Amino acid sequence: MPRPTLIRPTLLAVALIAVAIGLAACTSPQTTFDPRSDAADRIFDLYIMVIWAAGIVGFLVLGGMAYILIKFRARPGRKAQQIHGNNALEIAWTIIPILILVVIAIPTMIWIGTSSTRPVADDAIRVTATAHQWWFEFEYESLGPDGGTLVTANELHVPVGRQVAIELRSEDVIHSFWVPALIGKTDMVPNRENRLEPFIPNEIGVYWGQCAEFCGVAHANMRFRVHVDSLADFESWVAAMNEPQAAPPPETGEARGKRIFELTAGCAGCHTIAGTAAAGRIGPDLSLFGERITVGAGILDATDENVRAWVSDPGSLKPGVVIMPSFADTLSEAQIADVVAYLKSLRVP
Ligand code: HEC
Ligand SMILES: [Cu+2]
Repeated sequence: MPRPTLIRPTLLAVALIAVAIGLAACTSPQTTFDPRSDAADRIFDLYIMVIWAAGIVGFLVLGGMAYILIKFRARPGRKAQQIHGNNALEIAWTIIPILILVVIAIPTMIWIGTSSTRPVADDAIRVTATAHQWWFEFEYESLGPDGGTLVTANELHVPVGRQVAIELRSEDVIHSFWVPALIGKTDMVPNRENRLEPFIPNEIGVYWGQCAEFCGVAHANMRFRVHVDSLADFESWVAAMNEPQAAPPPETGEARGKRIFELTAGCAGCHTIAGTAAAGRIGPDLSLFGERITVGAGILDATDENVRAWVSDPGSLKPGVVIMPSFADTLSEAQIADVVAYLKSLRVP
């Protein structure tokens, strides 16, 4: 019998480790390893603590196993010895894991307790996020006209350094709100209000959000963005959302697009554009759509081309969308281009 060698298993282990490192190097915009808010920092710290504990345990257990496998491997002239039980060992490997779990549980419990009772600051930005199949609606308390609500969809704006308090709701099935760099994940449940821990974003940027609870065929395409703006940018966005939209210059594509949006195609029956006659509530609010960087609830960049493709046939870009009809047959290409020009013209002045 040939002597068993360790070369093959060692090569395999090296290959597996290389694959793991290679995959870990893939960049991902939705990572909890890059926290950008106080709440995400706390989750990160806890996570790192658990990773260390698991890493040390894993190292000791796997290392011990490797040692035993090598030391006691089959060799000519040696016979395996049967051993029945070892009380000291068994007690040790029951008690040590219990102690480790207790040590991990204490900060976890404290964190869960404080995060669910953290008070909302007086100057917090208060938002209600409502999930729909398959998009997100955001209502800001008291930032709208006459101290009423201000509505937007799929792209939430918040100022850096200010506390944000978000209540979660759903219009239909269970969804979940998750912005890995900032906050979450917490379920959005019909007929129930869940509260996210109030959090303070600490760096200007655009962060990816994602529905994190399977909610139907387009679940994977139910995304959103959080824009953490400077206070000045946030304030000018809020002010522009509250201004009446200036009518586009007559006889331009934008003016034709506005007519198509409000009359010919009936988009206004489903979509609101603040400061205009469009006040539908079935689809996402499209106020200041020209400021949006995505279309289709965060799935595509809001280029003219993508917005045109969306209006011609939303269901082909996001399978499952049936409420918004395809307009490829009812509007000409020129008409769709005009509608898109109109939507794109809705900007912060
Ligand atoms: C019957 C209702 C309905 C009509 C009519 C309708 N839409 Fe929509 N629209 C929706 C719904 C619902 C969504 C969200 C779909 C999703 O992402 O799951 C949507 C999404 C959109 C979006 C993407 C919004 C975002 O935040 O990503 C745009 C742009 C849009 N519609 C433009 C239009 C235009 C332009 C028209 C008219 C030519 C129109 N819609 C007509 C219901 C409608
Ligand atoms: Cu969802």
